[in-house]
Amino acid sequence: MPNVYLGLGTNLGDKDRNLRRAVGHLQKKIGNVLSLSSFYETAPWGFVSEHSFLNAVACLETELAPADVLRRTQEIEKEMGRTHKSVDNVYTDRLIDIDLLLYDGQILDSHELMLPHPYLAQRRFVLEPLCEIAPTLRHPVLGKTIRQLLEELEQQG
Ligand code: PH2
Ligand code: MG
Ligand code: MG
Repeated sequence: MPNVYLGLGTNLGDKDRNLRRAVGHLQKKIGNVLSLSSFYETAPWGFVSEHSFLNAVACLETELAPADVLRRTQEIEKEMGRTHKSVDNVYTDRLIDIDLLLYDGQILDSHELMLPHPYLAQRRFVLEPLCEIAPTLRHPVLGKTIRQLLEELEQQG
C-alpha cells in the first residue's frame, strides 16, 4: 500500500490538541497512521506573527490516490475550523494546516497539487520532524535523503 507523508501545523488555540485531533481525523479518513513525529515548537516562517507554531509529520498507509488524499485533508481542515487559505504565498495564522509532503516516490506537478511538496527542502519545520521518522527516505527529485537535506539546510544557517 502506498505511504504518504503529511506535514501538520497550527499556531492558534490549543495547539497540542489541534495536532492530536488532526491525527485522529487522518487515521479515520485517510489510512492507518504508521508513524508520528514529536511535536516541534517553531517560529513562523515566511510571515510575521506573534503566534508560534506547533509542527509535526505523520506517515500513513493509504489506498487513496494523491488527489483524494488532498481532498480529504482539505475536508479535515474545514471541519476543524480553518477559514481561509494562503493566497500567493501570503501566509496567515491558522488552527490547522495539513500539507502533502511525499507520496511514495511520486512526482506530480498539477495545478492542484505538487509532489514532493515544493518547499520541502527549504523548511526546517518540515525536515526536522520528517527526519525523526524517516531519515533515510530519499527525495525523488533531489535524490538526497531527508537527513542530507536537513544537514544542508543547517549548514546554510
Ligand atoms: N506554515 C506555513 C508558513 N510558515 N511556519 C512554521 N513555523 N510552521 C508552519 O507550519 C508554517 C510556517 C505555510 O503553510
Ligand atoms: Mg503549509
Ligand atoms: Mg496547506
